[in-house]
Amino acid sequence: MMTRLFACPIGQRAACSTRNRMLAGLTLLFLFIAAVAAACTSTPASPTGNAAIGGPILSENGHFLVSYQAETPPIALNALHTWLLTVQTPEGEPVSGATIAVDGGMPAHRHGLPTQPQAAPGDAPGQYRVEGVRFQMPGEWIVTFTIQAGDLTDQVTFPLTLP
Ligand SMILES: [Cu+2]
Repeated sequence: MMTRLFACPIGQRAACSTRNRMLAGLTLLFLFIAAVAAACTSTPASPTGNAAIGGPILSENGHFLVSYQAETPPIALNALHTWLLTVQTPEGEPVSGATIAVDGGMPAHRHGLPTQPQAAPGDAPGQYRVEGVRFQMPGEWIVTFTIQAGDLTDQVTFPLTLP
């Protein structure tokens, strides 16, 4: 199959081998995209229809295991509400005393969050209250937490779909 695809008839060698190089490049690109897609879909974040909870997922550099739940599910559009964020080490030990910055938005619409949610320590070890969360339209949102604890800083992004 591959041999046939990449075989060039005599007389058309130059144009044909250019085409073959492009085909090989496209094949590599496709494999790369497939690998990235597979890596992304294996993240168990925010199952569709249940955006009020997410995670636990590992932060980008693997320093923290993070999950959230909306304090008053389900998430209603245009309603200011609070998220409870749980931050643990990869081994499951609570991470207390972290400084957490909140960012997010709708990448497809190129806009950010309509509010500036603030994270503060919660009641339990490794738990934080993120107050002032609001989403003003349905669709695909992301919320990113930048977590600094001791000399470790790492970021985690939750995708969520609001109906
Ligand atoms: Cu939008």
